[in-house]
Amino acid sequence: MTKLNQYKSFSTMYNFDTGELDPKGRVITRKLSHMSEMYLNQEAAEELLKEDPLVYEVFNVEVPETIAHIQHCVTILYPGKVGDEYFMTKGHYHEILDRAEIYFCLKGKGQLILQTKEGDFDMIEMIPGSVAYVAPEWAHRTVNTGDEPFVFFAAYPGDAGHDYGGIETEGFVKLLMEENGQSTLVDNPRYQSVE
Ligand code: M6P
Ligand code: ZN
Repeated sequence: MTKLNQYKSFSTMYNFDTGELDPKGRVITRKLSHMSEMYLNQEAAEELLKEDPLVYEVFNVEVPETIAHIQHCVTILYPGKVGDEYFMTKGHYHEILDRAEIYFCLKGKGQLILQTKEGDFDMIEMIPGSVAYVAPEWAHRTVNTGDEPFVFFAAYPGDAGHDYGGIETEGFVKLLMEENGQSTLVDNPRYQSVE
């Protein structure tokens, strides 16, 4: 007699026009008010908070948070700036630090900002078709440097979790700003090593 497997396979539909998943799954909606203190120019953030724009949405396919599974989701990061700093995701380490992740850019353009707790820094350009590998132990944040929504698919081990810890208060080592129409990395004056 065949034994029934405890797991079930399934698919989700990505909508190439809207960038959304169907079904939408667990949706995370991040408006500026959820992260305004993360931007360098606090005066500009205060001003923009009157409108409280939507910065990004994440459509998470719901699978158990165990190592047997693979979490996967689509993020739509809208275009915009707070002062000269581009709209970005909060960014995180994985709660289980040595868990990797894959990002696949579907639409728009941006940068994937990476850093380690030791202070290493890296940046990977994302355009439609880019498949980026976030190695274990690297914090990751995306930044929309274009003028249309930047959409990417992500997949990572089921038990990874999100650790926003020091990133929420100090941010990343460097910030991506627009200077004379060019995206430019600048040192983040608020950053101190979390070691
Ligand atoms: C990607 C993945 C998700 C993450 C999302 C938003 O889709 O890495 O796990 O939640 O980006 O990023 P953050 O959680 O840093 O706001
Ligand atoms: Zn992650």
